[in-house]
Amino acid sequence: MFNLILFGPPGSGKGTQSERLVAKYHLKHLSTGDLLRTEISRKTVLGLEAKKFMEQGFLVPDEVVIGMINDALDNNPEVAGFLFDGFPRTAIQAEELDELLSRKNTCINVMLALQVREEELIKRLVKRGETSGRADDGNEVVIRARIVEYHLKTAAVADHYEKTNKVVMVNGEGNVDEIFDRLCAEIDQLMKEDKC
Ligand code: B4P
Repeated sequence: MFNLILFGPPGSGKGTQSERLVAKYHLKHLSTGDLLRTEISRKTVLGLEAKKFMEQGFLVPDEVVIGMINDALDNNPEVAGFLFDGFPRTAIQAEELDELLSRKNTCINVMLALQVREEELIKRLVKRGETSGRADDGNEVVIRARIVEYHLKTAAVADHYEKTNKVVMVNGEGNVDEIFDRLCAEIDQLMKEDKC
């Protein structure tokens, strides 16, 4: 299996690049943001709980997203690998993910970390808010709260994978095709090495 984490602050292009990467490398795309938005649209108990956090730009509690990922791993036993988009977002989620994968005799091969300046992130998310209908994109106060959450809780996830030399920084500015090419160059190299 080849398992990768696409990492970066809100608006860094994770969702955008993930769609292209899973098509090229035949990986299973697991976006906790998308899974949570599906729960919200279905008005499930989990969705109603998550909505309260997401609307304010806060992270949803760890146990909620870890449970969703656990189910998704169990439901996809035959895939070539997973692309984790927006997960893990806390050090606890990272530890749990390592544990879940090790029980399946696999691991994270790489974390590709998109680097984008803060003002560019805000510009992208405000622009998406004009058309997406996403409650968390429409308001600059909420966008800034998401970026604060990222620095407070999510940046530590990169430290976790630094310990095992799994982090590769990728410039996330420029046009979507250029960034995709940069990501593919890293993945192609790592797939040759095939190390866990
Ligand atoms: P997500 O759905 O993961 O949303 P996001 O991090 O804000 O970024 P996203 O992936 O959507 O945007 P992208 O960078 O692709 O999370 C939403 C919320 O769910 C979180 O705030 C949290 O509350 C909750 N949540 C999710 N996972 C969780 C977890 N593990 N634990 C706890 N809570 C969790 O793109 C942004 C925009 O930029 C797009 O409009 C795109 O078109 C544009 N763009 C992309 N690349 C560009 C480029 N190169 N140039 C110009 N624009 C570009």
